[in-house]
Amino acid sequence: MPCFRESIKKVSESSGTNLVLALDIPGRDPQALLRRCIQVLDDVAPYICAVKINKPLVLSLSLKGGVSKILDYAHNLGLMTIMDEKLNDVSHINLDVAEHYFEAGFDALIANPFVGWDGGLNSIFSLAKRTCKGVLLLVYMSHGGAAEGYGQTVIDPETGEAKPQYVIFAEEALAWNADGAIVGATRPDNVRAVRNILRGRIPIYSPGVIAQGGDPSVAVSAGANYIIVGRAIYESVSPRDSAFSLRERIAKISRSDRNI
Ligand code: BMP
Repeated sequence: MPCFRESIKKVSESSGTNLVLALDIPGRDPQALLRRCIQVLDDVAPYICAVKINKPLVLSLSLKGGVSKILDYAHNLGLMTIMDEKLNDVSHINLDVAEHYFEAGFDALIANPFVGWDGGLNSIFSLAKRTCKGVLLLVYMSHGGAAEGYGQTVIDPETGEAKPQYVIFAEEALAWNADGAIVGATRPDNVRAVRNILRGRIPIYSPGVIAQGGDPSVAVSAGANYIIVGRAIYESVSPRDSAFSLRERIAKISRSDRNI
């Protein structure tokens, strides 16, 4: 059975789209919210390869309630599912949290490498490898303040060399065999730098397009393999039309890249 990294690649190739929908629709009425989520999913399913769920939706719908229904619905549409937990605790807590999400049906989750390997993320990487799930690492976040952490220059604990923090995270993504590296589409130069470190061995996921100012075409040209997009789709008058045109815009770039 192919594991997360291969499965999402297959779905993306067969449906001709690398869009990951960030299903961050806000709402306090669980039934109305669930209906809206399913409606948006239905509308945009042909134009996305995966759906990413964030903590507000889990808090609003509950993991075993509405979120499980969305996961089943997405899987029945042939889509992959990612939990955006940005996991960031000590090992046994990370493990417990990851088990909850994987048991609920998520195919992958997002973790924060700031917490480190030993006594940090080691537990979830071994769980994911055992159970064929995915772990995506934040390598350089999309918002301005990310420069304060991901962009700072630090001394590499392995080599004693001064390096940008995100470069160390990209190298760790390789060393830990992560299933994806997240780099903001708002930072195409950093996407390019990470691509040069990963060299196609680990895919790059780029959030931060349109609503945060990133250009999906520029991010793809710089090396992003998947584009994560939320508000530009679910807040638009027609989520279906917006997803379709985003997919077309990106496909053109992917095609012209292949022609180079
Ligand atoms: P939007 O396209 O509406 O800006 O949403 C972006 C999504 O990607 C949100 O779910 C956010 O939590 C997530 N995200 C991000 O914006 N930047 C990052 O660096 C990492 C993320 O996971």
